[in-house]
Amino acid sequence: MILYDYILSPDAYKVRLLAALVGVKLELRAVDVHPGREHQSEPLRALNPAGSIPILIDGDLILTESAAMLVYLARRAAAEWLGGDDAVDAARVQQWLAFSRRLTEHLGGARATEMLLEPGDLPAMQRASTIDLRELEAALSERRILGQSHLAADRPTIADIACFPYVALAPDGGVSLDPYPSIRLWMRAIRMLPGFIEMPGIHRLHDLKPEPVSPAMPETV
Ligand SMILES: N[C@@H](CCC(=O)N[C@@H](CS)C(=O)NCC(=O)O)C(=O)O
Repeated sequence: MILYDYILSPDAYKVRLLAALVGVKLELRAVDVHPGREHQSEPLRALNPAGSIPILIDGDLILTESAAMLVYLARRAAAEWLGGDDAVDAARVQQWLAFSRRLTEHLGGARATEMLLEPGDLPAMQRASTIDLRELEAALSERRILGQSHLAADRPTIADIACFPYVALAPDGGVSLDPYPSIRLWMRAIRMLPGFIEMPGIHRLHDLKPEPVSPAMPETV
């Protein structure tokens, strides 16, 4: 499988991360997104008219949406990452995959404006990001009360992988994660997964300061 990749792209990292977690070997083709804007070039637009990366190619199959790539990798290599078979788990995974697009728009937009100096209404994107993070925090703290560490099932799924990168990189867009303890604990749980890989700005667990443990919570990671 070939992945058109950019080291600083959270959407490309989702795909690299899941591939590493499920043991799929990807052939990476580095795209000079910044400053080269190679993703807008003729050859890459022929593969993806939307002019975005990542792009995943497997034989005749061309995928241009990271959520679809996560589904494909999971179904090919480790179907348990798709969540349970029942209607609730399946719908929950889809709910969070759709939610992850809001993270791309809001947290990703804030990060691109702040870090790459792209045009955009930074305060509006930061406000929208805060609404997203509050929703995620509420969902994760509800899950923790039920004794669950992950978003959509009793194990990590592609829903966690789809949401993790932009959340972890929120500070790049000037959005603090300090107010969200359940989000921080969830991010630690993802970093503890065997095979976890990093990207610039997303470090391994041992690089992080210990998380304060709340005595009210039954278990922490
Ligand atoms: N819906 C796409 C969005 C991908 C996306 O927004 N990629 C960014 C890089 S992370 C990009 O290529 N942006 C186009 C640009 O910067 O011009 C997906 O989830 O794969």
